[in-house]
Amino acid sequence: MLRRTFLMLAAGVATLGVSAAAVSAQELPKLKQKDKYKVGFAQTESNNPWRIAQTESMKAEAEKLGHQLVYTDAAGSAAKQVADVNSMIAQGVDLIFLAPREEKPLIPAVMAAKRAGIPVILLDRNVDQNLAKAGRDYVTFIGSDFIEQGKRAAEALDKATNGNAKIIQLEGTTGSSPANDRRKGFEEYIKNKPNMKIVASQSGDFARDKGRQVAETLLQAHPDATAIYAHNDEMAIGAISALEAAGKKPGQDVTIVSIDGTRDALQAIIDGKMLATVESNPRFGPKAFETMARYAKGEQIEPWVVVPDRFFDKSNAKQLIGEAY
Ligand code: GYE
Repeated sequence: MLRRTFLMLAAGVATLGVSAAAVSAQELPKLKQKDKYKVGFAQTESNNPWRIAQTESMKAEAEKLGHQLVYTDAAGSAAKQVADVNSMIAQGVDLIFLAPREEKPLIPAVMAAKRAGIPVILLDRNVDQNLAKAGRDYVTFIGSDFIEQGKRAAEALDKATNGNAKIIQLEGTTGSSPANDRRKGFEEYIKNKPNMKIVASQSGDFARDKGRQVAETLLQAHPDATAIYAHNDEMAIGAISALEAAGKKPGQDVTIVSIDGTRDALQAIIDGKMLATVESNPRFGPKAFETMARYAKGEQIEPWVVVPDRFFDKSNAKQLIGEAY
């Protein structure tokens, strides 16, 4: 019975003309050891300083090592980012660094690269773990612990307000791993805090002006809000503008915490307008290319290369603003 099934399967494979390569495409594509590579980097958008710092870091490291970088900018569209990856596949790059804008829509791009025999390393954002796995569909995810970032932001707010806060949450891009996890971490922390409540929560798409608009609307609906938790600094800066336009004093009437560590956020901390920001380090270049080299050598790569993050508040913002982006 088993033997018969096997023979039928074998015949099927032969008649379909499925090659050995396609059959072994179940496995992660390998990377040959070479001096110089042609590498893709599929960026999500370039409308904030974090993205620009990340792109600069990738370009600088590629140049330093003499690799050719095929760079694309999806301009905030997951559909364009899928097309960008497909174009890299068509150009025959050796490996693709992908910052998946959202967790689900980029799965087809990861799978297409795998089918084409091109290894993918996810940078800064992850994909849906039920649909794709590190070590099987892509090499690894290099990035921060977003759940931890959310917890640290909540903890800072807890300490500063003695556990009393009516919070407006400005969420990042809907369906992106940092938005999902920064929310999870924050909400988990405040579950045990009876007087810390989220009164409203909406996406500002990680963008400054969207953050400003959403904050304006939510502040009108909840004039008694005492805190704002933004999933990134750009939205926090937008919220500061919204507060000032509404005649409120950011940092006094409303306590603001967020994530990233941009120069503008550190300045807002120095100016007393923002309480703190949890770092999300954008300088991926060295880690990214070092991981690629380790993979080419045949090393077993851990499924998650964790990027460690610092914390900025008034105790260190002045001292560190010089190195901020
Ligand atoms: O916080 C934000 C950016 O994916 C970690 O995306 C990244 C986030 C970062 O647009 O500013």
